[in-house]
Amino acid sequence: MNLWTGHCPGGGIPNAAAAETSLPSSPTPTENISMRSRMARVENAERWLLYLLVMILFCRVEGSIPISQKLFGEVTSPLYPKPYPNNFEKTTVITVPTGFRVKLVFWQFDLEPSEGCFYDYVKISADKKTLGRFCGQLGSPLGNPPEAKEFMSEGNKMLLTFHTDFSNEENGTIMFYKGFLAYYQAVDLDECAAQRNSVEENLQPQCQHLCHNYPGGYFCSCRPGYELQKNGHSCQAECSSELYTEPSGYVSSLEYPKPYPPDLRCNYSIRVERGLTLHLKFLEPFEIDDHQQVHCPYDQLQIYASGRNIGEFCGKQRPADFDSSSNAVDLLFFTDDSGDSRGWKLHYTTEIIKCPQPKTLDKFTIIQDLQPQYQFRDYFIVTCKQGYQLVEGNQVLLSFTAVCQDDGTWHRAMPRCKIKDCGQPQSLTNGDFNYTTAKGVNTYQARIQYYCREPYYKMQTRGGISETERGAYTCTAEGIWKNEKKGQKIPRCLPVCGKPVNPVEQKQRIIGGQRAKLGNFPWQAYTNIYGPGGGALLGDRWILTAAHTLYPKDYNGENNATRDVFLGHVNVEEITKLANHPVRRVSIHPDYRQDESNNFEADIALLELENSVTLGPNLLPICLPDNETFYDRGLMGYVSGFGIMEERLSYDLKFIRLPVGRREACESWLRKKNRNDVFSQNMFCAGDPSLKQDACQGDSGGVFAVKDEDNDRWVATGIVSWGIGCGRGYGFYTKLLNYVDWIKKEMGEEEGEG
Ligand SMILES: [Ca+2]
Ligand SMILES: [Ca+2]
Ligand SMILES: [Ca+2]
Repeated sequence: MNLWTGHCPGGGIPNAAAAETSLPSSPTPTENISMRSRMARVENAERWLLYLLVMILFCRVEGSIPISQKLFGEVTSPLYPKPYPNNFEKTTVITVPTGFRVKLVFWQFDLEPSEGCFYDYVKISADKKTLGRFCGQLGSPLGNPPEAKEFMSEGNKMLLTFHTDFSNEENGTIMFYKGFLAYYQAVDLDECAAQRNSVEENLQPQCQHLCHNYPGGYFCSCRPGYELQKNGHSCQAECSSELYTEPSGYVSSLEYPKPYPPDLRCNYSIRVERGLTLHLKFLEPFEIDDHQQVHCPYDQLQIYASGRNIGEFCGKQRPADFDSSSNAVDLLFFTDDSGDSRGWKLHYTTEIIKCPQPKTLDKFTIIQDLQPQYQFRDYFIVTCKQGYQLVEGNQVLLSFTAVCQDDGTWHRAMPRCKIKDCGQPQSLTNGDFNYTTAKGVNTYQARIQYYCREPYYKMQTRGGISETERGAYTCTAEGIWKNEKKGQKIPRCLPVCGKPVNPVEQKQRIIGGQRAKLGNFPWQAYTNIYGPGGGALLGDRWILTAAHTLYPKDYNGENNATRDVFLGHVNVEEITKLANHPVRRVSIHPDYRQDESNNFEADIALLELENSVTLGPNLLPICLPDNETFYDRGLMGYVSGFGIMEERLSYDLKFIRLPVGRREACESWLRKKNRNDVFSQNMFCAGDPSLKQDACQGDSGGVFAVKDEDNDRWVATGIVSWGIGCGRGYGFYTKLLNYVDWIKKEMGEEEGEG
């Protein structure tokens, strides 16, 4: 398109807008005008004026119209390709968008040649520099044609000045020249290259770190650890929140291994998955400003693992490689305003976190299936050797499992195994125990031996087990005392019956009331209910007596008398000083008839004492009969009591020796006396009508005791029940053999054993 033909459209915006035309205010006078034809100059001036008029008419605003910038276009001489006018000068400003350069090439060039292009010329300039002044024809040796040269601007503007003088003639002949046609295009300005090469001042601010060129512009960026500032060019250290989450990588101070910047407040955080542990390895060189005496006063690198301070480092000694046992490591790097140390760099790696090898605290603890190594989520189970138990603090544990946590610690501390303690062995009533093993030690495998207080008690045994076997207990692995046969149940000490320590002297032939010595009749009880009476100790908690001492015949009042029971002495005064044994329960035989005064059937009762008595030489039970031979006629027995032979109460225990009477003799004796008293098969009689001795009322409830020579024991065969007066003829007794089953039932089965 030709700039000079069809230009100045009504819209006022030139379509070859890239070229801005500035008109000279007047033709420029030149020094060599005189050398040219005055005529031609006038003619040219007229043509110029004409042209100017046209320009003014149609393009009055030319040179001040805003011109859009295009990426390419053409520039031609006026009237091209027709000959250009004389006396013409115009400068075209070629502008491309900012960030581009202008590249210009001539395709046609036909100007009047002259020495030094003095007459007509095209001058190219850019960036305040002249790139050349051209005239002549392409391919011609005359003048200074531009040929195929490419003209480049540094900036986005290029100036093309076209100048003609007053004539075109050669040797007097008027010549015509077509002028020129040039194309221009916008080419990218590589600002980065300019920055790289720039030695001279550049208008463009430089990128402080990195420059990136692109067509039409460029941008700056900063190296890691720096932040691009608002001006788009400068970089400032920014390391206050650097985060690393890859499983491995490198972290270093800024500029490493070049000196790090001053005034840093850097925070590098490494965060990897839970259950992983970070290993840190510092590389050479390691160099942080330090001081001979003071620890890291200038610059320092602080390392934290899971918030725990690992240390502060400076100097030239790099920190040793270490396992942080953590998945979170923070590095704080502070620098002051001076120094030129080269900084630091570390390589971090990760591996699954490990827990410390579990260690037992004692030799009784067992870690099951011990592994050579334990890592996150692994666990171990602890048990104890036999006879030991898991203890955590003071707490006994039934089981123990510890799990390796994501921070490389066990979720529970190792327990201890403590020997099982069976505790103090149960005390044995009427017995005790000795330690077979160390005295007072009640732990696993300790052994004890129970025994009963002989001769008054004897250990209850069954099935041929010896007392030693029955009494042997071991502290077991379960922590309890156990007998091999009977388990946890401790033995019983049963009273030994019928074995007085100091039995009555039987050799004496004399039959008559005698004072008893201590221990002759240790079962003897002294009762005071409706008056004084007697009784005998069975076991260690029962008093055998006659029912009528509790429910007297011919008594109409209420049966609520106080029941005093005394034991253990042969003198009333003394025996009553000893403890009164409170009665828990009274058991009268159901066949007893209080209202039948002449019938002493089932005259038998049991008093259960509130507490067991402690047996001793003066206090022992008597045995019960187990066969009829104890009632053989003539068998001698002893009746003891505090009322014998006295109309008033005796103060001492006395006894008489009597033979068992023949039933028929007693019956006939009763008939002779005209008595209608019942003498049943549940009774027997004893005594001798020829002798003036018998039991009296104060002796009621006492027993008829017989020495069982076969078993060397004393047996109660009867209870003093009734008679006629005192000290005359026969006395009548409740036949105990007939009531043994009832007695045993009342006392409870086990009481009778032994
Ligand atoms: Ca000329
Ligand atoms: Ca560019
Ligand atoms: Ca420093």
